[in-house]
Amino acid sequence: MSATPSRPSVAAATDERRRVLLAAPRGYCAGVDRAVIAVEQALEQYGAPIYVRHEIVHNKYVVKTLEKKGAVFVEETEEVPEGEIVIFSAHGVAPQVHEEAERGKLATIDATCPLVTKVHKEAVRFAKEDYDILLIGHEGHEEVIGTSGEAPEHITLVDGPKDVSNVEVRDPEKVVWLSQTTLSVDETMETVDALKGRYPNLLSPPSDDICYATQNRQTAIKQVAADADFVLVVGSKNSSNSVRLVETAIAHGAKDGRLVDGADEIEEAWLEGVTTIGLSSGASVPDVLVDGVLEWLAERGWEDVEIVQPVEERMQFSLPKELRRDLRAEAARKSS
Ligand code: 0CH
Ligand code: SF4
Repeated sequence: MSATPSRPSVAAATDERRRVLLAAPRGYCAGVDRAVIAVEQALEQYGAPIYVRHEIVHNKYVVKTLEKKGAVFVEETEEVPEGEIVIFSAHGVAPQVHEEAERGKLATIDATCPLVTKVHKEAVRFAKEDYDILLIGHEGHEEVIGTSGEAPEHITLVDGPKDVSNVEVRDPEKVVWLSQTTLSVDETMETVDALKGRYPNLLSPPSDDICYATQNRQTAIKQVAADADFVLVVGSKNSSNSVRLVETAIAHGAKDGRLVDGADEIEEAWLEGVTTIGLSSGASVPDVLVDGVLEWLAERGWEDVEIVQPVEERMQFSLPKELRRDLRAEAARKSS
């Protein structure tokens, strides 16, 4: 009896034209690098457990890896036992969270990205000047909750162009827009245009709130997408900037695309008939996960990898000040 030949899998096929366009910059931004190192260093300096309020960054692999080292992730400050250390995530927290931590006699390490803190400061300043602040961002996202907490009576959330018609302000002459740092640049501009249609004197933030890393990853994926049959973005489903990369790729020419946490989530059926694959990763994604995807693809004939890098990136942030202080003191003690 002869076996029925099964449909050849993408693994069996070979195609000399198969190639991967690897977007750069991709992966960790300076704020994520700082936040993840802060948890690692805190574990070394003070020992486990170290409590972290909210996922330090929105990536399953990062969270699991830090859990194995002794980090304990909680959603609310009240879950942390009195006197323990708690780290605030890169997405930032509202001032009330700092107050809760003080009441619980917790030692805090604030790993909020300095570029998120910049938006918080803008919100405080415009609220003091009695502006109505239209905060463009995704409802329920941790960063938006933190920023809104700086001036709840002055801030109205605008979740994309569809929300613009519902906005109400006290004085149309005294309105400013701010935004979440990890949004789609194009969609945000659409929202701003629609807001300007209603409020011609709408003030813009003093500098871009969508951060350099979000913008650079979108610029790179746009270039890749123009030549890709299919785009893979490595990132977790709750990572706003990673989700935006898939949307941006599809809006800029990729025929299709998917967000995956790693190589084990890729389905061979997606790649039937595909020659050029675009690949990128969100700002919260470690390189090891992209390496795993590259290996998976190489085993199936996509060995040829071309880097597409329209922008250079060289940003670095120093560790949170509380941690730097204790690391310095420890170093001084050791050397004396
Ligand atoms: O993209 P989001 O904001 O969901 O967050 P992430 O995936 O943890 O990436 C890091 C950004 C942190 C705050 O800007
Ligand atoms: Fe900071 Fe931008 Fe990274 Fe967010 S995505 S942590 S704002 S550098």
